[in-house]
Amino acid sequence: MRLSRYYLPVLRETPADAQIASHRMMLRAGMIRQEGAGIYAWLPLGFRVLKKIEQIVREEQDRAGAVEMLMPTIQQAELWRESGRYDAYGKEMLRIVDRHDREMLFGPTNEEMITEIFRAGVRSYKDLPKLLYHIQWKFRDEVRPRFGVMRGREFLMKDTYSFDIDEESARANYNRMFVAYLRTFARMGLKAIPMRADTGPIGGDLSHEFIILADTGESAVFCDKRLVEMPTPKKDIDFDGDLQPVVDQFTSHYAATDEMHDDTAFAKDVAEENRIAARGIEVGHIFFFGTKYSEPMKAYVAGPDGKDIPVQMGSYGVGVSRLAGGIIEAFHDDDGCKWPMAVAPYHVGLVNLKAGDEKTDKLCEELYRSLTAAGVEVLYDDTASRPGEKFARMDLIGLPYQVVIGPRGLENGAAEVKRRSDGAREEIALDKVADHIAAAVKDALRYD
Ligand code: 5CA
Repeated sequence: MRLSRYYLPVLRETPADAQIASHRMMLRAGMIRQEGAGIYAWLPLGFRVLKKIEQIVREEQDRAGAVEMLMPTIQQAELWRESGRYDAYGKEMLRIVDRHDREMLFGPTNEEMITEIFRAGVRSYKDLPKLLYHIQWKFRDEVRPRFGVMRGREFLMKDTYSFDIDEESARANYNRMFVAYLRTFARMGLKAIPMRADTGPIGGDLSHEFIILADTGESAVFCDKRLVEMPTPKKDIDFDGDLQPVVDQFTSHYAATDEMHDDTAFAKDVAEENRIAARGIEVGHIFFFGTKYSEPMKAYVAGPDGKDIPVQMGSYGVGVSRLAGGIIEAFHDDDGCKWPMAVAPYHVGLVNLKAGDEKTDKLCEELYRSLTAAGVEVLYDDTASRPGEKFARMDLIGLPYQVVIGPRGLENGAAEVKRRSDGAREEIALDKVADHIAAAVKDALRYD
C-alpha cells in the first residue's frame, strides 16, 4: 500500500482525554476515531489489526472444533423475556422500539438467541455435542466507557456456545475452549493467565477469566509466577482427546481476580518469591452454566431413554476489539506501538527519504514490488513529508520492520533496516533486502 493513497490521519497532539497508552496511540496513529461515547470508527490501519486479531481467533476456534456462523446484532425483547433476563439486564441494555412498536434491543451477548436457534434444530442427544460461534458487534451501555476500545459501548466479541447432553461432555467442551484460548492469545504474543472468576450476569458456577498483565488493567489480580512461565499447548494437541491434564496444570496454581481473591489462601499457597500482585486486562471469559437458559427456554433433547432433558450449556467470549488496545498496552514505548508480526497492520514500512528523486523512486518501486511478490505486506511511504516526520510516523504506527532508502544508502548500495521491537539497525545490501525481510517476516509468523 502506498501511503500517498492511504488514509492515515496521524495526530500531532496527544488527545487530552486519553488516559492510557493504547488509547492515546490508537487515536494518534490514525487507527480509530471516536464517533460517540464508547463508539469508534475503525480507520484503515486499525481495521487491519482488528481483522488480523479476528482471524487468529477464528483459526483457533476452528482448530478446536467450533463451527462459525453469524447472528444479527438486533434481537427481539420477547426472547429475553423467555430467559428472564430482559428486565434483569438493566440499563446496560440498549432498548429499541421499531415502527410497529415492537420491543427490540441491540445484543449485548447471544445466549438467548443461540438457544432459540439450537432448540429449533436439535431434538436428540445423538446430535450432540455442538459448539457454535460467531464474531459480531455487541452493544453494552456501560456506565463509564473509557480507555478507548478497551471498554467501549460498541465492541467486537467472539462468542462461542456449547451444547451437551451431560456435565461430563460439557466439561470437555469447556476444556476445548480453555486450551483454544491459551493458544489464541499466545499467537498474538500475549501471555494470558486463566483465573477463577465471578460469573456476573451471565450466570453459572464454573468460570475463568483470561487475563493479560498490564499496569493499566482495570482489575487487580493475584497469581503465582509459575503460571506465567507455563508453556502453551502446541497446535498438534488433540482437541478430541483428554484435555483435562492441561486444564489441571493451568489451574493448579493460585490465580484470582480481586472479586475472588483470598489473601490468606494466597499467602498460604504461594511462596513469597512467586507472588504476583498486579493489574490485568480481561481479554476472554469462559462460563459453564448448565441449564440456566435451556430450562426456561425449553431447549430440550431426547436422551438415550427417550425422555426429554434440558441441554447443558456454556458460553465463551473473546474481546476482539479490546485486544487491539490490550496488545498495544503490552507492546509499546514512548514513541509508539511495537506490533508483534502476527497482528501488525503491515509487516514492513518502506521509507523513501527522497520521494521525487528518480533514483530513489525507482529503487523503492522495485523493492516494493519484490517484497510484495514475496508475500510481505508493505506500507510504502512515498509521500513528500520531511525525513523526521516520516521516522516519527513509522515509529508511532509501529510496524515490525522499517526499510529506509535515502541518498546516502544509495551511494553505498545499501538500505537501513530497523527492527521496531528493540530498535536494532542493520545496513543490508540492496539486492539482499527483499529476501532478508521476507525471511524475517516468515520466521516471525511461524508458530506451533
Ligand atoms: N456471553 C459471555 C461469553 S460469550 C460474555 O458476554 N462474556 S463477557 O461479558 O465476559 O464478555 C466477553 C469478553 O468481551 C470479555 O472478556 C472482554 O474481553 C470483552 N468485553 C466485555 N465488555 C467489553 C466492553 N465494554 N468493551 C470491550 N470489550 C468488552
